Amino acid sequence: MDAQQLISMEEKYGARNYHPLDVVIEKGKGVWVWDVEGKKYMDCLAAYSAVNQGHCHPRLIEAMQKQAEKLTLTSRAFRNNLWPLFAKELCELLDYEMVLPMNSGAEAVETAIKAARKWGYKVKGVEQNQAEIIVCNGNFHGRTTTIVSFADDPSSYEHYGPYTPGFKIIEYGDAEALEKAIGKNTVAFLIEPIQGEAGVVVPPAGFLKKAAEICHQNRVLLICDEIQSGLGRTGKMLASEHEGVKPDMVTIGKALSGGMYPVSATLAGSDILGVFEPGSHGSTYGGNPMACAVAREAIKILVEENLLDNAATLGEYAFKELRAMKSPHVEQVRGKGLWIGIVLNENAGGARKFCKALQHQGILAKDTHENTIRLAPPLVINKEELDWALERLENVLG
Ligand code: IF1
Repeated sequence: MDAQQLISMEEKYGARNYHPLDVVIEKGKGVWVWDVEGKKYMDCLAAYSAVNQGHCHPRLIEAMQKQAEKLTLTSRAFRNNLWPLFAKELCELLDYEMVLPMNSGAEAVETAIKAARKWGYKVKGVEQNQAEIIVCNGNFHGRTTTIVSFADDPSSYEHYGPYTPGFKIIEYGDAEALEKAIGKNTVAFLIEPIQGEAGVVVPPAGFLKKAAEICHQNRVLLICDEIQSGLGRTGKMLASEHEGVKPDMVTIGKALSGGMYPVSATLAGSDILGVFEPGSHGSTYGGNPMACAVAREAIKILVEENLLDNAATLGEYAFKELRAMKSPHVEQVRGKGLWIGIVLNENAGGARKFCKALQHQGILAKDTHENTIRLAPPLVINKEELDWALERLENVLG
């Protein structure tokens, strides 16, 4: 079937909860994808940073194939031989005492919310059902009804009420606002170290460190959602490392499996994740052998292929080149590592128009919030491939 036939079929039978570019991809390898007509594109979204290791990484394919022939799912009613190993490796990698395995990013965030609330009641002594969690404007933490209850983008929350109470929104980057918002019932501050959906928004230098101090002084848990910013995207294993901050609790996902399988996790000290008793939280697929096999290999690839350094080095180069373009359409180039937000001027005509033009140049990128083009290629990109992309970006932006 050709692209148009497939698009019509999708429009007919598929719920229209997305408005994708009209490119129908059927093959991927490294930073490249091919559509059904054989056209080649560079994937500069990497499935929102889930494919940091590159499409169809051979080591991930092998890990998945081998495990698929052995054991894929037992449920946690029984134990399996891979979860203990993965748990240990993940805790050592990120320097936490405990980890709770889930599948989607939203489930890891929900786990963090439940852990913070339960810690609030059982450890901090907050009055039952009064726990408050502070979040930031422009946040994106997933799409469950509780998570969208504290979103401030109407397209995320409208028509989904009644909303879960117990959340307060402050200005992203405003440490003073955080201090003022904390009350006796505050159990946590949930934040993206760099905001993804908001358009790769980096907070003022020192903000996260100041926020961590304020949280510590007020016995409020700092929860960093690193589901998109983590696992090498910004040139560090976790984006919070750029600020020398070690969150009390962290959520990871997406590239945790290199795009092969939904794997997410919530990590914290045993004083926090220790609040969960048997039967108080869980998931059919959480911590399953297939997830563990793939995620263990995905992490090894990040480390052994030096993808963090690659993201830092080539990211710096990309920022320098993009800023040197002096494009009449570009107001600002922001981000960290290989995570770039190109903010267009109001009169540039909107980011989607530029993403369509990039598509015709062979680059797949995603717009966000009208005027921002997001660039997040797989971290396996090399300099030649990056130069290839920069040349085409100059054609469109120049
Ligand atoms: C969509 C956005 C990005 C996330 C952070 C948790 C989650 C995400 C920081 C939830 C997921 C995805 C979801 C996807 C598009 C994409 C997205 F545009 F929605 F906001 F990346 F910016 N925390 N982000 O970025 O993880 O449950 O999806 O596994 O829903 O459209 P998930």
